[in-house]
Amino acid sequence: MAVAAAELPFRGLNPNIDTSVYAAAIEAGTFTCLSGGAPIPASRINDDYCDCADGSDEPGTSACNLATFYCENKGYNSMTLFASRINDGVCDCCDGSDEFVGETTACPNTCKEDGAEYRKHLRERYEALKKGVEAKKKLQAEAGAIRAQKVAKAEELRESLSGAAKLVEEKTAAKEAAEEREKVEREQKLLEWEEQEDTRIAAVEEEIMAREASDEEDDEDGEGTVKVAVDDVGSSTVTSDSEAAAKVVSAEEMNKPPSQVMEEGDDDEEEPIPESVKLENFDMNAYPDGVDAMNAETPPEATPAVEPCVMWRQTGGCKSTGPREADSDKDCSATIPDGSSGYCECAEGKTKGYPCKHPSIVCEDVCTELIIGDAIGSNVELNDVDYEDEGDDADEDEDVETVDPLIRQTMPEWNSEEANAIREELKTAESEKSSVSRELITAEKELTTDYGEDDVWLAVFGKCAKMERNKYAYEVCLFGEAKQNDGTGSWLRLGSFDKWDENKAHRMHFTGGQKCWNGPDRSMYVDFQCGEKFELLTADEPEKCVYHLEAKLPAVCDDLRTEAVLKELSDMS
Ligand code: MAN
Repeated sequence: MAVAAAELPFRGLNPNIDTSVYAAAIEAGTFTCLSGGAPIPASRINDDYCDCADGSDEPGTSACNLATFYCENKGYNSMTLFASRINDGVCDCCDGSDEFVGETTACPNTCKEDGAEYRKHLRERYEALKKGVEAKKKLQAEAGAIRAQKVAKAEELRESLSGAAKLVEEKTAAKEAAEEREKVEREQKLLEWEEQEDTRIAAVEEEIMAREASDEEDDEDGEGTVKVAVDDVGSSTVTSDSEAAAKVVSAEEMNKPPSQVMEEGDDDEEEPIPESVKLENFDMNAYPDGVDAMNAETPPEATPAVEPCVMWRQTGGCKSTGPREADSDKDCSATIPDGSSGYCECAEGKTKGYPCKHPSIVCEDVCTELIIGDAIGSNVELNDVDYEDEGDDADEDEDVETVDPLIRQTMPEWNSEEANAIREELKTAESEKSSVSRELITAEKELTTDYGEDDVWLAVFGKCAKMERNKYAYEVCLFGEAKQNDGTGSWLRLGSFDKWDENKAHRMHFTGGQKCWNGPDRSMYVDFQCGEKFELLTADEPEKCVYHLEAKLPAVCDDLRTEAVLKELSDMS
């Protein structure tokens, strides 16, 4: 017949094990260790000497290392201790039964109070779990509708995507057609451009030839001299022969520096140039009677032989190299106001270009500077003003640019307005298509994620919770982003939802956060436990920039755990 452990005279016996061997020992007077072996006298049970290797002869003393001591703790929870804790001066059992020798017997029985407190804790825990389970049930009830909504949204996106794809196809076809028309138009424009260039270049050539012919004629008339009018050495401005003082310079001497020209004189040593007509000594005031009187003193052929300026050539786009706008060309004597781009076409194929922003100019003056300046070796700067380049490239120095008018210009890029508009429409349609496509990928990923029993997690999808811990604030959005703020105002990304842990239940991983200085990209994992609502409980940084949070959430509540708590409570009562 089985005898209850409490009825046996052996301290520390666990009533939940088979105690019949101890009851038998009383009757037989011998005890056989639970692990077997030769019987020993029953009096050796709890005699504070270890006889059995399994410690079964000493359940109530600390003699055997392997022995365990059972305390009943009536009114609270029973417990089993390693034998080493018996009579060690520490009250382990609330009923004080583990300390029974000498001074160590002073352990009061606190099981009643301890039990009452623990029961209170259990009741609270049970209530919280029960509420959590109820909240979870609600979530489960909502989840169905949320899934249906997400499925419908994904379907809608699929339809939008196919519409957007169709529109892209249509726009692509329309663009191709428009570009075909544009190509034809462009070819036509190119022909016109080429013709215009032919005409322009022919005109330039004609002018050059005419000038050469006139030069030759002048050479003959002027016995091999080119007449260049100079009214003042400082500014070197050419004027017409009827109104300016003239100085004859032989053609071959045009290339020599003025001093040489004047000091060496003509080849003919017999006719030296008088000091008074040397360029550097020339003085207009010496001719108070005017040009006629002055001309009377100079040889009759002293007319300007070089017409330094050809024309102002207008260009478009505020660039001197822009497309030619021949209709707006201007004569050499016309004042070109600020706002027109183009170039002064001067003799000898020289040009001087201007962007739109420049002071008023007269090509006659500009070319005189250019041609006469060159001829007399002048270093006179044409443009004292810093012209601003209005073009895109601020480094481009158009002020000193020289365009050879004989060079054929390439037609500027030309696109039709119709094709431009359709290209824009296609761009918009393509960007709409990619945005819908991105949305659909996200929606489909959301639908294939594991949301647990009855899709319960779906009901908390996107829900966020915040918490402050130490000097940081944390925010976690379920299936979304996790962030941290150190109080400076800006949030650091700790990662976005990546996956559930493969080994630990209810652990969610967030990865791909902001890079840590001298460390990895920030990441975070959260362990969820049952609670009535979503709230963050703890936050820790176990490794640099790896964060561990604990949170409560109804979604992880479970009936079995709740029932177990209830059972523990009723077992105690
Ligand atoms: C910030 C926070 C900390 C982290 C350091 C690393 O201050 O994200 O959690 O340890 O950066 O430099």
